[in-house]
Amino acid sequence: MAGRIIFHIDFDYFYAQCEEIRRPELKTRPVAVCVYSDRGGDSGAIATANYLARKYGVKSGMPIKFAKKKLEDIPESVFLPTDFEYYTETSENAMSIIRNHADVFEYVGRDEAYLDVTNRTEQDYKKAAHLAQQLKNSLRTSMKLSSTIGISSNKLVSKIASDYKKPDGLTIVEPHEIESFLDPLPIRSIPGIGKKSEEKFSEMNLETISQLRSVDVFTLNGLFGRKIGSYIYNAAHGIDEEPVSPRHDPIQYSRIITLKQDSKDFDFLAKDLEKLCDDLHGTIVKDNILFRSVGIQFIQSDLSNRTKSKTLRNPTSSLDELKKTVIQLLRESLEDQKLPIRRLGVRVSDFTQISGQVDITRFF
Ligand code: DCP
Ligand code: CA
Ligand code: CA
Repeated sequence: MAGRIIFHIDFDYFYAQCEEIRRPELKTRPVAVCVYSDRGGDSGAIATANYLARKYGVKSGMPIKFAKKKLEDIPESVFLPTDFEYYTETSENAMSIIRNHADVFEYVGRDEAYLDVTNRTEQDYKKAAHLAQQLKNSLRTSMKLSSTIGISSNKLVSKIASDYKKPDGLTIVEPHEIESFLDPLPIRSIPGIGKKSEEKFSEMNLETISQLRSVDVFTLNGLFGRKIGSYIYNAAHGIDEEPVSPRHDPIQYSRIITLKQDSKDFDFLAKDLEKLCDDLHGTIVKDNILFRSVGIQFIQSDLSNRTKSKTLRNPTSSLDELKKTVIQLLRESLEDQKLPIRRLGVRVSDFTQISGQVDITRFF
């Protein structure tokens, strides 16, 4: 299809950046986020590291012990355990900003998404560049989150472009620039090409995408089978017809915040819950959905989780009904609440579409 404009957005050093956001003093220190295995000690792997730590050779997937060795002469370096709950919360907040900048929004994972912006940019790359800058600024001002965006006429090239200049990058590849942009890149920059395929190509003296392009599709099919072979062939030519398809974070229809202080005070909690409802309701209206289930979630001071939900008699999109139900759930929950609450969430589920405008499959 001619003339689409597609963004791929990816958050920079995501888990480590989340840690910097809540503790800005970490910004000047190498930071590595660690997934400790249950074997104890330093066994486990690095999930990610900030760019300062990367300068010393720390990488995602590396054993924690190796990373510690790399940073052994840097006393200010920091090793932190993962806090997925908090990264998810940060991701959800960022995604709800991003969605407002797209004609079609496709959630890929906690730190990335595709946006089709063809209509709102009127197929104009100048307008697209402006929109991307606005989106980056918006994430930075409201959340202090730095991100990188790749722009092109298809998902594949946009994804490669968002990986091209990081962090805080913006790379625009107009249709007539696609081949020259891809030419010098290592074959490995094609998504899905891993170490093994890279070695195979290396044995054939093929290192760059430009060299890969000289290989015909039959040879590639012979090497990789027809499906992957033709994918690689098309990728080398910068061809990808996959549309951006509406897909949400499976838990997008929820909001969660960390409270200013741990509490089990009804008035204090009710106030925050109402704010969460207002925010969530914005998305509900925008996406034109009806919900039948309403739930609240407490993360308690010992980090344990407590949820309570209620099924309504009829599907609704009413803010009043949402708030009324949430407040009722809060009242009931607090009756036997022992621990103070640290994080507070609201979610709706059990969706129905309104007047066929929303593709219902996106909820599953
Ligand atoms: N991740 C992980 N283990 C890996 C790779 C990634 O746990 N082997 C997690 C931590 C990352 C997040 O996924 O923060 C996103 O991965 P990315 O590949 O997008 O890498 P980053 O966001 O960390 O860095 P950047 O995008 O700046 O290169
Ligand atoms: Ca990232
Ligand atoms: Ca990513």
